[in-house]
Amino acid sequence: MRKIYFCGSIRAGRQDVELYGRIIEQLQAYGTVLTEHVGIKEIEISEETLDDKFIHDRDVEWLENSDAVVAEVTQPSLGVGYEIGRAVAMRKRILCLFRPASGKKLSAMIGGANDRQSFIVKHYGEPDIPQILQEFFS
Ligand code: 6K6
Repeated sequence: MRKIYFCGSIRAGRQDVELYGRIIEQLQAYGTVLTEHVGIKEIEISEETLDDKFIHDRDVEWLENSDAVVAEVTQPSLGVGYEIGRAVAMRKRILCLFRPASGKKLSAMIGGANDRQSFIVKHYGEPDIPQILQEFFS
């Protein structure tokens, strides 16, 4: 079974958490999502008690063990940017999803990393997700 590492903003702002949940649900058709908590609103209280070093070391280990990384990058997050950079260094396949309808501008360090092969950046609206995931995982 393929292992998928999903990235989405946590401390940088949880306004898209429900969307993350819906993306994760679709990703589960393609493999095991190691980071399901990113898309669960209610989990935050218990996660708050975890120590930062524990979170970081556990997440980097999951990232190392993953076969593919999918990041929702519309809400800019230092943690997500860090995970993407580490994933590039680990030569993982990476899909970054950005919603232009948000009115935000994507960082050039993500948009400019698009090589259409191992690092893919998609500007999308929610109805496009099934096709984008199908292409990425085929
Ligand atoms: C949860 C709620 C408040 O604080 C937390 C800490 N818990 C975390 N648990 C697991 N992964 C985390 C946590 N905080 C950050 N991450 C990782 O960084 C996730 O994999 C996200 O993709 C990313 C979010 O980074 P920030 O900078 O937006 O928090």
